[in-house]
Amino acid sequence: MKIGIIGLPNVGKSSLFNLLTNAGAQVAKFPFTTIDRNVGMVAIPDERIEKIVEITKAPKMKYASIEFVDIAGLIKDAHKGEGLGNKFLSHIRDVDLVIHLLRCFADADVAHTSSQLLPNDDYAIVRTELLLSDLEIVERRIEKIKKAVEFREELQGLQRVREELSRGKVPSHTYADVPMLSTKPEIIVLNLDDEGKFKDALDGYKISAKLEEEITAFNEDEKRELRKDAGVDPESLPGLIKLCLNKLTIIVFYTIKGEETRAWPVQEGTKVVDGAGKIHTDMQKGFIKAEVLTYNDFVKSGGFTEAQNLGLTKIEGKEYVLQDGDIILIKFRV
Ligand SMILES: Nc1nc2c(ncn2[C@@H]2O[C@H](COP(=O)(O)OP(=O)(O)OP(=O)(O)O)[C@@H](O)[C@H]2O)c(=O)[nH]1
Ligand SMILES: [Mg+2]
Repeated sequence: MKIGIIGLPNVGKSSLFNLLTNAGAQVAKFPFTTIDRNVGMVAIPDERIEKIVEITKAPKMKYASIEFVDIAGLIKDAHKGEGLGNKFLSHIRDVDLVIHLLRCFADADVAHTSSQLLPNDDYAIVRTELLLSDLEIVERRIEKIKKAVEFREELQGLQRVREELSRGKVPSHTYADVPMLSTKPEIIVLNLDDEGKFKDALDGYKISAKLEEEITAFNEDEKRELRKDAGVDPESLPGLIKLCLNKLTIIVFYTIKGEETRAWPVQEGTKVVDGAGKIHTDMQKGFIKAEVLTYNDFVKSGGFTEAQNLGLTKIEGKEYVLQDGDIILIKFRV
């Protein structure tokens, strides 16, 4: 699962990416600073695993993580090759969720595509590029299949999609052979200035990259206060990561056997046998059964063995669907 950060140039995409990943991607006041995408893994903030390790006392702990991609800025007519051209389109195609970052900070020193702060208009510019790029792909596909009888159904569907796209509407259907961008799930994030000056009716998750850079030395309570004063979300980046996980319907399960207590991210609905495959292919191939304990029962009983003694663990087969917070022990043959 990958999350891409998109938006106009100079809106703070790489700044946000660096705050998330500590990757040190290049940030500058000139547009098109990012040319090639930056990629980095982000640990999913998780109080549960910290609590679990308090109990297991495992010497090693590993958070679940998710990949973020900082994508080059795009401008009007990017789908026709303006700005950095349309290479970024394939980078957007590659992600499962987009964070659409909008500039809500004024800074005469940092060039902006428009002379005023009009985040609603900026939003429309980027969305239009995605829609136009989709329209091109759909038209190409229609051209390719229009004479083939076996694709008649897809053709009719795509003609409807073409009509929707040309009205600026997000298509109501998607087709496996036509990877579109406008249909990707999206979270709108507003990058405000550090003083909470900008007020707008625009709906989105409010952060301030600048403020976060300035307050790293403060403690968590002070940070929350400063964020509130600036009119941004006090949960800041961990809150944004949580929002992304919800949107992607990702849940987390845990393994506690041996030296390492570890959190694993999976798509909601994943069967335990497939979850086991994430840990090791041998576990998937030789899967016999899983012993499953809920996080709450683990904490309540004070350990896995204690929970077993209390009869709180359950034996499940391959088909069991993993639940958020499950602690699992896999039995498998090698
Ligand atoms: N005042 C202010 N400046 C910011 C904020 N966030 C980023 N900047 C500045 O804006 C400039 C551009 O930031 P980047 O993070 O490089 O922006 P980008 O969206 O990655 O830009 P491109 O890669 O060129 O598309 C830098 O000079 C940042 O320091 C903010 O919240 N407030
Ligand atoms: Mg950048």
